[in-house]
Amino acid sequence: MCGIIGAVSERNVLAILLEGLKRLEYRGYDSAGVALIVADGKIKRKRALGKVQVLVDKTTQDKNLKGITGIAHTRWATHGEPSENNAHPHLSGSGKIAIVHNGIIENFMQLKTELIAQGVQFQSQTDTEVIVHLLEKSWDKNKDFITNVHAVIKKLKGAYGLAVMHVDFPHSLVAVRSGSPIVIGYGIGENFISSDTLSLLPVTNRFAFLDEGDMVLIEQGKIEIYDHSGVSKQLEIKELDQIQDAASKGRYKHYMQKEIFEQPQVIANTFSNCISFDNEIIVDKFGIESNLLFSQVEHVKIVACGTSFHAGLVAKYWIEEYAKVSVDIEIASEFRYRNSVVTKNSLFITVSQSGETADTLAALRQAKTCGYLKTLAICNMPNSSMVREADLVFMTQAGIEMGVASTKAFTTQLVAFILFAVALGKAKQTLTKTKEQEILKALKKVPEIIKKVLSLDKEIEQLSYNFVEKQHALFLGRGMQYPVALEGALKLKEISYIHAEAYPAGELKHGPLALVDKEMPIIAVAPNDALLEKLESNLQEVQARGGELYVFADHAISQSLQIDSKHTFVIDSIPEVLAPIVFTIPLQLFSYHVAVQKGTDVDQPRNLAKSVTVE
Ligand code: HGA
Repeated sequence: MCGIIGAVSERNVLAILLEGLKRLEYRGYDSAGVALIVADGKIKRKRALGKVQVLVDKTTQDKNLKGITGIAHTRWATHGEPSENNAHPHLSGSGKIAIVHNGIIENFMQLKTELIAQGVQFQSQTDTEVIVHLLEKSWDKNKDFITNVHAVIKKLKGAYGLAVMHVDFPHSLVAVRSGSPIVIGYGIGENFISSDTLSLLPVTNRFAFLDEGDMVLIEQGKIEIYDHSGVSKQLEIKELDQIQDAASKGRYKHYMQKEIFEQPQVIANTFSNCISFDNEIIVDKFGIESNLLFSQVEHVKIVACGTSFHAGLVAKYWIEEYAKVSVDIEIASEFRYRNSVVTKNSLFITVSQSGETADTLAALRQAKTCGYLKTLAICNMPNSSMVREADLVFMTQAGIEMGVASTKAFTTQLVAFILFAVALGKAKQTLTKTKEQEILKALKKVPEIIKKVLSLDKEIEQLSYNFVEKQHALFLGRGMQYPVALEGALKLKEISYIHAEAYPAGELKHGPLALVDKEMPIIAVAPNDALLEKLESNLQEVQARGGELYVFADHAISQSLQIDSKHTFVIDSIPEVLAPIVFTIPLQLFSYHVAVQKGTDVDQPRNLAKSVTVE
């Protein structure tokens, strides 16, 4: 959350910074700002409340806003309301220093009180502003740019990705990473720092990723990197091959829509190099010697947040079924703040699209110190902190996901988990070869089945018209469709702002049935599985109380369903094991169309941001 970017060049960097901010907007979009060292050697700043486009419009009106060194920020407020005044960059009292910050300074109140006692006047309500005043205060003692930044960050507690600019060093920037990611972009006659690589793709494909505690000084033709104790170090420069530029929506209206339709391809990309020619799992795709490691695993602990947590809930069914290994799953922000018991020979799995989710990353770091056998990260972003810090890694191949509401990242996480369940079952010899081949053959058919589900798009769009005025909705599923229902409800909440809850259908009569009346739409997922009859009874109970039923049903049972649904959508038959992947798709389309009908900001829903890099 919050995106920062900085550039030092031979040319005017304003356009580079603004384009970068647009690409960083998925991280936060309540306000934005830019600061440049302009012709007279002073810092000039523009800030705006709202989306980056508002800032772009504002900057085009100022012909003097040009400079070869600059920093910029797109904000997701943590401290202080979204407002122009609280937008970054923040300036020191003299106006000589500017900073942008991603993260939270936990001891800002104490620092602020001390600074106010020394006569400093604050201009914003942010935690960030203390940093720039501390830098100015310590400047008399440390005139060297990097030494001064180093001295100040020692006083900070919390998380920060920082970029600092000083008028006395008009061709330099300093950036620091502690808890929030920073990448260095290597250009020709120009260099950059940013929160991610996507923002810099228009100007370079050569990157280095700062480690925790690292600082970097960038100039037009020079980059110096230091570790947390100030010792000079080198980092490997990686050339990224971004086949397609995710920042384009192509023929789609929204990123979310594009990403829903990309699922057949990215799902295939995720499993294709993990299955051998004769339909066997390639266990080593989880890491060298994972076969040996997996054979020792007696328990799996999964820790994640949001949509990734739902993927973990489905995984529990698969892992216990095929590998006969017990699984428990927990929300990262809960796990990290309690004393949990580590079961002997447990594998610790974290799941995150970005690999930077603050709570999940902290949980991973904690797990590494408390006796787990090994850690495995299921992640979509190569070079992310999680990928670099986990012992084993499985990369989903979703490509960059821009829509804040996760779609393709979720279904590729499900693919990762079914592959993991098969690999674990194989290593532990709990899965027969026949069953392994049956699952993998079925998995190979999933992309084609999803294509057919996507062809229900228009039909689902029609359904969405009924939901525009609704305030609430209930989602029902049983067994491994219960997490699918949870994910469906989360999507609807995120982008349509309709209150939605999901229940295992058998749980209704223990309370939620009281909510059902003729105003309450109920969306049920009904695959052809062992729990179908039970689900049908639950739907009868809903119907008897006047609830408005909408059912997504497997083709094989859609005709025989004994319920009077307002609408039944028929989904191609799919083996029970893979139904969670396929049944997720219509629920995504449904939320998408409801949001479009309601006119919400589908890709950037209010109050949210994609990469949750703060606690
Ligand atoms: N705490 C700072 C930065 C916010 C941030 O990084 N959000 O993800 C602020 O509130 O401005």
